[in-house]
Amino acid sequence: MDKQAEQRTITRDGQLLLGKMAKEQVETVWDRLAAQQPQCGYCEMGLSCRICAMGPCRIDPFGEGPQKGVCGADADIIVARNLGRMIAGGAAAHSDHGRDLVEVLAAVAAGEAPGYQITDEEKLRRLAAEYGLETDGKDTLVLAGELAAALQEEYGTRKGYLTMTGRAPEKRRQLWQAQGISPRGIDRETSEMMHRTHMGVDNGWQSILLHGLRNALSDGWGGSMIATEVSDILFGTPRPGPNTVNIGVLKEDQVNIIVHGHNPVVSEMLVQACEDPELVALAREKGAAGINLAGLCCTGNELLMRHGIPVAGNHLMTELVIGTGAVEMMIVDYQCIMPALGALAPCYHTRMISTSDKARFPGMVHREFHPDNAAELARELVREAVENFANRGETYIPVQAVPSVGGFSVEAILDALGGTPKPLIDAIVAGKIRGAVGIVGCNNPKIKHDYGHVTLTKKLIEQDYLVVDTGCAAVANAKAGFKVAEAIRYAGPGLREVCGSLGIPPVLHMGSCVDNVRILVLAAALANALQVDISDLPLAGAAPEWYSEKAVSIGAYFVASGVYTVLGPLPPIAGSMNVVKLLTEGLNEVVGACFAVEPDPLKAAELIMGHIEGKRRALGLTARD
Ligand code: SF4
Ligand code: MSK
Repeated sequence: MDKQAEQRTITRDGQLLLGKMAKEQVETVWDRLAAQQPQCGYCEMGLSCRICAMGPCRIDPFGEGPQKGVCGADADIIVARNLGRMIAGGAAAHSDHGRDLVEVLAAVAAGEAPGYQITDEEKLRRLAAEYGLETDGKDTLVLAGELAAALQEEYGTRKGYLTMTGRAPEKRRQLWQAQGISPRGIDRETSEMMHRTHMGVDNGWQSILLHGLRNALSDGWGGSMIATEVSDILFGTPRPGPNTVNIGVLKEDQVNIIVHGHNPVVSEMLVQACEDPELVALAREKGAAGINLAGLCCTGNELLMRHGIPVAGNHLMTELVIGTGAVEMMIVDYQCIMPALGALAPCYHTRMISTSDKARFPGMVHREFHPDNAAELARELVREAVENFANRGETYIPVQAVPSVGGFSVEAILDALGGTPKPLIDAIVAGKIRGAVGIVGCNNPKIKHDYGHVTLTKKLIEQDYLVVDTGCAAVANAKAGFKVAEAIRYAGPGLREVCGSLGIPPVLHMGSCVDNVRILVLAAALANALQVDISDLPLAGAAPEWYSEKAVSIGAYFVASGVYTVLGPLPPIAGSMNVVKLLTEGLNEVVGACFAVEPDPLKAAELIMGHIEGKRRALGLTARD
């Protein structure tokens, strides 16, 4: 086995494909990371600023060089501004994704989106009622149009509050109000962050960071929550079902089409097109046994959650999948799609297609999807992928797919519990389940691929902590075999007993990055049932391999919602001890939770278990030392 590949990833498919691509002299994300060494120390510490044209400026961390930028900003201000802008970037990405779904909902209501429909009418009516709309006897499409308009309103500011924050416990909402961090509008908070961090506006590092929490809350209880709820209305609320994961999901004898990105608006149309009997017959005519659709990253998670569509890999597998030589077409929407991907196309026969008006990539052919052309364009693309099967050369699919179960929406979890969170609460009170941990986020080539997710998850379930996961963490844990009912063998005795009796795995796949809001809703349901705040619960979050701005926003809304959150990679804040102290200690006084940073997943597990046992003790429950 290639030693370098073993250092880069714990996954067998990843190691084998890295070895193959190294022999073929095809560059990957790890090679580019190596070529970037040493990376800029100022930037790593958050101490460089290029916000205005008097700069760029940097602060000397050793105190010998400049301690102020040209405008006079010191290390605290520069670090806080940089972090604030990262949160704004992440919140904008999630929230714009949500807006795209609302636009599809509006187009469905107007009869301008052939191929799309209202799949979960019950959820449509429930959400419409939450928004104060009259639902009785109202035509479904009329109600869909009214709801779309009400959701679009959340992005502006006229109302001055976000309706779905009403799902948070009363105590939490009062705390947000008291701290001045209740989100007032989705676009408003992101826009205000960009304003505050312009030169000469907010130069209080604390007030910038507090606004960062408000900005993140506008994502978690706003933009992302809209994305998840509207996706459920349009495409169905997930229910548990079987699927398979890793590179082995590609089929030697079939036309393989990969979808990559985040927004199910495009990938859902491809699900339908791949099942079109005419196109399946065409594939057979061309010598293939059928058409195989598989996902990557979070658009993959969206399809896995709702249809059991297989997932070929997570973030760091996106280049390696093409290296199999078995992918006829990769169709991308947006977010987490490395611009390097298009350059791989000439090395293999894969056709690379971009689809979003806001996301172009070098080396990809742009075929733009809109609600009115999506169904037809999806069929065209599948036809072209089928035609490309004849161009396939040698293939390399070196592993068998791993079985997994996904689809644990909050509704599905409550159903599994008999319609109420009480059995879960009883198991926590009895100490059979010590608490619950949300493990979320990306891969980052600075951390051995999947090592952080899998090691942390394994340690926690062994010790009777229930794990729920999303995003690339969820794919890592599925590949590790933690998501079948038999995986209770990895769990401690209490967790094994509870999951065994419910017939569920000890690690529950709750969806994509935007679906982190399902974790918020579940936490709020538990807190409301116990009449406490979220910060009182024996819960924690972790992002062991995060890389993206979206992950920074997610971490910030977890903490602002009262969930202690442990990050693997250190964000660029080390240049300001004031910022570090506020984020890792001071926030406890503000929102009852804080961040920790611990790249070693075993040590992170210790931190999380210590935190949860402390919360148990405070609730008067049995606690381990
Ligand atoms: Fe330099 Fe200040 Fe401009 Fe930043 S905002 S680049 S610190 S002058
Ligand atoms: S895809 S944001 S690498 S989880 Fe959502 Fe994965 Fe992180 Fe992208």
